[in-house]
Amino acid sequence: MTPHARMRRVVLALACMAALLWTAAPSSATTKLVKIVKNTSTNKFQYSPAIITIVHGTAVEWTNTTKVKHTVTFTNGATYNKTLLPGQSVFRTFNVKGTLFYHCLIHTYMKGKVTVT
Ligand SMILES: [Cu+2]
Repeated sequence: MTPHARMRRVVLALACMAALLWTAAPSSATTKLVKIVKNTSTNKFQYSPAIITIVHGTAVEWTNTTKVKHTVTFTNGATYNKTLLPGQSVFRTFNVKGTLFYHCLIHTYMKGKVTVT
């Protein structure tokens, strides 16, 4: 192999690596985090933030930061009901535009809203 051909191979390999990094980067940036927390002033559990707006294709990750069990239960759109033990997380990707409501089956006052644009 001539030095010139070797150089072309190196450049090609670097270009491939750059392309991989480019495609891999946005996935982490398109995850919206929602925590399940206990509000210390009201002493009640809540989704935080409870109201979010995301672009379609975005994933939402709910994490239960409390010491008790909760659910993420959607009441419209496709059926979705996940139970989260303390410390657990769950993902859902939203590909369809619209407004969706969810709540906790255990603490029915816990409510959330996801608007997909
Ligand atoms: Cu709950």
